[in-house]
Amino acid sequence: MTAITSASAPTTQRFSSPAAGAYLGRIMAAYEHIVILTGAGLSAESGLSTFRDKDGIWSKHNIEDVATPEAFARNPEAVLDFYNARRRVVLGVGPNAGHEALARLEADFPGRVTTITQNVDPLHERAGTRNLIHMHGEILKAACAHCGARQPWETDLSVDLVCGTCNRAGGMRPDVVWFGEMPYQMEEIHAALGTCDLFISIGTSGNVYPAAGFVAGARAAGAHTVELNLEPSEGISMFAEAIHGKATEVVPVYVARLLGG
Ligand code: BJW
Repeated sequence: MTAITSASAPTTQRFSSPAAGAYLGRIMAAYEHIVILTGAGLSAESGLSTFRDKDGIWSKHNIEDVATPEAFARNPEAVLDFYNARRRVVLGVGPNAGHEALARLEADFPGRVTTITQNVDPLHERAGTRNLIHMHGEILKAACAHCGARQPWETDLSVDLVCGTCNRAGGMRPDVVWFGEMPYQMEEIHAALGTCDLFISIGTSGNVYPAAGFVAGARAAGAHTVELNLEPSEGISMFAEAIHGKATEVVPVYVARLLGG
C-alpha cells in the first residue's frame, strides 16, 4: 500500500442528536464511488459485543487462545466452544438503523457503493446491502481446515464432524479470519480503494491490519476520508472529517446528507 504523509487535523464533530446533524459539516460533493469500512461498533447496538471496548470480547478471552490457527491446532474444542456461543448470539439479533441506512445508501446513491466489513455477522446483508465484502469471513459459514471447502453453517461445530468434501474429520472450523491468516478478497479491496472518492470508516478502533491501513490507501487515491465512531480511533489523524457518536444516530444522518435528504 502506498505510504501516506501525515494528515492535517480532522474536522471533528461531537454528535449529540439527529437534529444536530442537519447543520453539521460541509455540503457533500458529487461523489462517484463510496467505499465503506465497518467494524464491531456498527453491530454493538444490535447486541453484539465489540472486541476492544471495556467489556469487549478480548477482555474475557485471550486472542492467542481462541483467534489463531495455532489455538485451533492446540485446543480445537475450546476454539469451537468460543465460536459456537457467539454463533448462537448472532442468530438471535437483527440489523439496526446504522445497517439499514447503509443499505439505503447502496440502493439510492446514483454512483457505486462498496461495503467492506470486518464483522463476521450477517447484519449488512440482512439489512439489504448487496455489494459487500466480508474480509474477516462469516460466522454463519464453516470451512474445512484440511481442504478449504466452505459452506453455510448455523449449528454448533465439533471436532468429530467430517467434511462433506474431503471426508476428513477434525478440520471443521468457523469460516472466520484469525490473526496470521490472510483476509478475504484483498485484490478487490485494493481495487475499490484505488478508485473511491469517498471513504467512510464506521465503528472500528483501527487496531487491526490490513483494515487499519485502508484509510491511507483511500487518501492516496485522493478520496475524502470520514470516521463515524463512538470515539476517536487509533487512526483518527488520517481522516479529513470525523463525527463521533452512536452508529444508530450518526450513520443515518450522514447517509441522509449524502442522499441530499
Ligand atoms: C461504536 C459503538 C457504537 C462501540 N457506535 N461506534 C504489526 C503491525 C502491523 C500488522 C501486524 C503487526 N503484528 C501483526 C500484524 C497483523 C495482524 C494485526 O493487525 N495485528 C494487530 C493486533 C497489530 N493482522 C492479521 O494477522 C490479519 N492478517 C494479515 O495481516 O494477513 C497478512 C499476512 C498473513 C500471513 C502472513 C503474512 C501476512 C488478520 C486479522 C484478523 C482479525 N480477526 C478478528 C477476529 C475475526 C473472527 C471473530 O470475530 O472472532 O477480527 S480480531 C477482531 O478485530 C475481529 C475484528 O474484525 C477486528 C477489528 O476489530 P474492530 O471491528 O475494530 O472492533 P474493536 O472492538 O476493536 O473496535 C470497535 C470500535 O467501535 C471502537 O472504536 C468503539 O469505540 C466503537 N464503538 N460502540 C459506534 N454504538
